[in-house]
Amino acid sequence: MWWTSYVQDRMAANEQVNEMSIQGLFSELDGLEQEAKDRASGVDTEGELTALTKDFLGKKGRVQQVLRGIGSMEPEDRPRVGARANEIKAILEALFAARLADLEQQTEDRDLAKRKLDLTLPGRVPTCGVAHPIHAIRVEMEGIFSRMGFDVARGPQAEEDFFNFEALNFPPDHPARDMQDTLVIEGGRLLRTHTSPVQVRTMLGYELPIRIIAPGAVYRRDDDITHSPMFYQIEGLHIDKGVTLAHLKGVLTHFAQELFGDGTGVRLRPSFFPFTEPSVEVDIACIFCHGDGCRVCSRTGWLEILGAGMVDPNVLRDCGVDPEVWSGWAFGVGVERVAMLKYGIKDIRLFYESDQRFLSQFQR
Ligand code: FA5
Repeated sequence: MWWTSYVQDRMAANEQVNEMSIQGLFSELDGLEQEAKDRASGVDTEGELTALTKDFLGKKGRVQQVLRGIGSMEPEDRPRVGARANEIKAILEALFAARLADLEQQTEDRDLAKRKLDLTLPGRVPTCGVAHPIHAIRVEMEGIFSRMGFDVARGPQAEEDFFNFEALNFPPDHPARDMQDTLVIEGGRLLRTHTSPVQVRTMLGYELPIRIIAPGAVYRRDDDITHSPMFYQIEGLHIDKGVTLAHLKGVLTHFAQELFGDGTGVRLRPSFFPFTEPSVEVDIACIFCHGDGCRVCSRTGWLEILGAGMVDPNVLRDCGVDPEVWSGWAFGVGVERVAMLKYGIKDIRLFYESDQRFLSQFQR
């Protein structure tokens, strides 16, 4: 029939039109590829390349604009055009990435060319950290006591008035508190002025007998060549049945001789602390003049290293320890003071100025 051939002719004509517009899109995409290649080879900076990439591959870029035409095509033609468009996208992405790598390489080459490399210069030796002298000597002191069977106990640096003063027999407003003029912080705590509060915490918290040392930082309103506002102490506490001052002297003599050498003499002098009775200051024979008298020991032949004494029966009782059954001693030694003697350092502030010329001398 006549209309059958008419329809067939119309369909053929339509297909021809479709095919022509598809070919048109393809050649447009080919044109884009060529243009992108030409322009990419002409850019000189990474900034220009970024702009070019956006121009071609951005959301509103040229490739995307071409793809908008796909919507009006016959559904069976779309996959062919879509595949070609993706192909072009991948080609352009690879092209821009390669150009970026080129530009980066050029920048690096330019930088290197500017640098003058002198292969005869000596290499840089990496500097290696060393243990801080106060840390090193603290570890050494802890080692001596732990070999004598002392455990290590710890307490907070922000301490309660009760543990720092009251439980140690310093009543409120007692003048003995003034010697340690305390830094009080918000919340009713204070920066502990000595490590002695750990005595109280240990007696309240642990079973008897007790043999501990308690190392740590303490704070006072002090500042001169032999006194630092922050310094380290090591507290010692020994509570058992039949413990006497003779045991204290034996332990401290062993400690002094391990640290300062065989034969170092130790003497106890009467003193006062509110929480020990009797109280003593402990001196070692001057390690510079060996007792003959020199400027360091003010011609006395002795150097003071720590305070100590028998734990006051009141303190024992307040901590739930029966003084009729148990006795004990305690001591508190200044770590910086020991380090100053051992290394012959005259100014305590050198430890805390972070001067590498000073600190690097302690390399082991
Ligand atoms: C006390 O602190 C007592 N708690 C020690 C004690 C413990 C006595 C147990 C009895 C029983 P003293 O204030 O003397 O005592 O300090 C002890 C040591 O800390 C001193 O011998 C000294 O070596 C060191 N020392 C004190 N103040 C400073 C400071 N500002 N800077 C550096 N070291 C210090």
